[in-house]
Amino acid sequence: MKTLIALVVLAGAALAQTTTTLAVTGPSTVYPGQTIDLTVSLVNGGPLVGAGWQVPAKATVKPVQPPVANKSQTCGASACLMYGMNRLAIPDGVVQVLSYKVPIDAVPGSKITLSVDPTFGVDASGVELAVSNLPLTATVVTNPLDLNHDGLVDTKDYNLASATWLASQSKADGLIVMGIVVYTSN
Ligand SMILES: [Ca+2]
Repeated sequence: MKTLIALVVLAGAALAQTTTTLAVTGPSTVYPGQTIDLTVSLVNGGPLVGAGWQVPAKATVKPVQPPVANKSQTCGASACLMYGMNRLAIPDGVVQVLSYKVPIDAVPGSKITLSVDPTFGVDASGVELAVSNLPLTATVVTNPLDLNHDGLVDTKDYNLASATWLASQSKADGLIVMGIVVYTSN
């Protein structure tokens, strides 16, 4: 009985290693309002020659995409198609880069999960191939520039930083130094 179980486990592991997958990778921590890049990669593409997938809600396809040998990509509002006028397999690797803005009301300490949703895959004979997805899970953290922790990076944070910095300067130095703090939304 133990032998049988071991064989089943091995078969399961072998299957997992060859599953054609569209994997999303990106930063492991994000903060509310942050705009991040999501990289979509094909793993174990095997004989896959064409595929379609839906991008995560609120993600946009970046204008410039990495080249994929022998294939073109076209996207609508929420879905993308990768194809070529040939029977060559899509090489494993990065196939797409998306831009995603973390909701401003994302709660620090919570996690967000982002994945593409494969809708179809075909081999050179037109036979459908199953394509799975591997999501990115990122932990929401407080933006280090959001000094008053209100979820926004704005003049209130600037004023707080300015006041803190000015208060830290010693009058005994007999020198006034003007500092400029520049904030961005990222
Ligand atoms: Ca703030």
